[in-house]
Amino acid sequence: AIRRIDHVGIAVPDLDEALAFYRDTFGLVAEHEEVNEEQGVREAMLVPADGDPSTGRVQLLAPLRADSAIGKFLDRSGPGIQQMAYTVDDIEKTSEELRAKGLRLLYDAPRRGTAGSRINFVHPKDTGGVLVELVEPGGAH
Ligand code: CMX
Repeated sequence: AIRRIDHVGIAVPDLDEALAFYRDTFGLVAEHEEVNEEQGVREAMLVPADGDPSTGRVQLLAPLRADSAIGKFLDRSGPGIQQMAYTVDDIEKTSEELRAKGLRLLYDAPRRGTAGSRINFVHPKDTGGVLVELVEPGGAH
């Protein structure tokens, strides 16, 4: 089952520039940063510097390569919201439930996401135009 909003993912051309913008404009700061080669991204998870860290977070996603998911998204749509991610407690179970409802999951089995999480995605054409990410948090969360 879906538990809460995990994060909203935003595609940006340059992670360092975006980090400075979010810090100076909104007071959102990175609680975690990593490179995910398989996904072709450099990413940062932002939380309010002085706020409630349990609220849904903002994930900045910058492409490592032009032919990555984020590289293609920037090409087609420009910078902006790329995904809506929900926290689930059992990603295999939730994926099966969504498949049974006729939705296409992008991966047969979960892959590695940020901070040791396990992730899968629902195709945006099956969700009214929103790329939905399912996130089963890892131990680091
Ligand atoms: N949100 C909404 N719609 C999207 C979309 C997005 N992020 N990305 C693509 N689409 C739409 C396209 O506009 C296109 O629509 P039309 O046919 O009406 O033009 C349609 O989906 C299919 O487009 P496509 O050319 O097949 O798109 P891509 O080759 O770019 O693949 C997708 C799209 C979702 C399969 C791909 O982006 C993907 O595999 N995403 C999952 C992985 C990912 O996003 N990784 C980065 C984040 C990593 C992380 O969160 O850790």
